[in-house]
Amino acid sequence: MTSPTPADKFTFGLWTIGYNGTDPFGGPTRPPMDIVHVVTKLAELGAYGLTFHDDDLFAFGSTAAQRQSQIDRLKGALGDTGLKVPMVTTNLFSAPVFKDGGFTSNDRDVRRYALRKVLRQIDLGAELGAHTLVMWGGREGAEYDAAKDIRAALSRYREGVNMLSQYVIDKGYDIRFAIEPKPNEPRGDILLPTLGHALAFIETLEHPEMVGLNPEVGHEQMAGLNFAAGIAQALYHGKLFHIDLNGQRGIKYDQDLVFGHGDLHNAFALVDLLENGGPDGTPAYDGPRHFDYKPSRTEDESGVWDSAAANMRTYLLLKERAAAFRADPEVQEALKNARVAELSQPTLADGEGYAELLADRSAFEDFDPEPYFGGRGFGFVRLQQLALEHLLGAR
Ligand code: GLT
Ligand code: MN
Ligand code: MN
Ligand code: MN
Repeated sequence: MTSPTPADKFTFGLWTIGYNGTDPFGGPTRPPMDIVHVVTKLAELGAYGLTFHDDDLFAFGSTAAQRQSQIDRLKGALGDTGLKVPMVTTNLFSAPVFKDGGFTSNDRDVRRYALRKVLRQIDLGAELGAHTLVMWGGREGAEYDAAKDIRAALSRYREGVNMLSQYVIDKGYDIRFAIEPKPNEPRGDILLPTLGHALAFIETLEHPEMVGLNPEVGHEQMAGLNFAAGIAQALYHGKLFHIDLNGQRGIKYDQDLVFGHGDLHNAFALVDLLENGGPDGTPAYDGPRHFDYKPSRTEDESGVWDSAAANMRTYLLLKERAAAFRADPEVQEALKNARVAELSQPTLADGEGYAELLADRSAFEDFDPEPYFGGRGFGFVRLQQLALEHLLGAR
């Protein structure tokens, strides 16, 4: 069960295994990787698919012929291996032209150029069978308050997404958009910094049904937030269109560690939610399990593939541990004692409103809060310890 197969729907960004080790303090430590080699290796490891930015496949500024040659080589490798491209995204952050953003640059010409670049990538995505276009607006933000009119920037963001939605509709493409929040880095402050901000923004769009989220573990954790809880809220709104799995240790720079190599407890809670959080313990999410991590700068090529395999193995191990947790009679009893299922019961009875509640003496006049002092604990700590013991393989 811990050897991945395409049925597990594991996908990787081309920029992840292709990361050459560059950071703000030093240049590359690994040579570039060829697209055909990447596709072949991922298929061998049991992955389902590959995702990419336009600039990952053909360098920014490529001629039409260079671009086409890379697309053809990718298509050939996909045909040979059966690997899929379920998601594509557009690089609106690496080239110097995007130093003040793409959709929300103060410079209008840049904004028009950015939208054209996305339209072109949407066409390519549709051609390759992608159903999701991720929008990570890493450069959409500012360092200095007076330099950016935030309300105007959000209006331009909305204008851009509205136009792109209309394009997808008019072309008849089966594509939805997924906004990826991040609080900071590379900008001092990024627009739509958390999934909550993005959810509110989506409701201002012309076609909110076409736009959801691509939350990343580390990005929410960089803001000190509970990722599994955020994913639960995204599911509540029907907005978990895609997901970026990785690891992060606390509030610091974006680490993009292997999934599980950060907050392991939260990774366990997340896998349990994704795999067992639907009605009657079914999966709550059926999209790609997409890894957006960076093989550490210290690794050679074998370290790259070891780390790619580690993401998938960790996910499957957590899935196994979560299943054992759910199946344990002691856990079932602890869940019952914690009254977890009782929260699904509506607070008011059928047809009840405030009048009936006011008339119900048992709800207030005759309700005895006394037993809650000292005598009626929820046992949440015991439940958490059972989770930890399953996580450690001690049960
Ligand atoms: C970039 C970023 C990721 C995003 C990618 C999608 S690009 O590497 O750090 O979190 O998911 O644009
Ligand atoms: Mn319309
Ligand atoms: Mn990241
Ligand atoms: Mn990401």
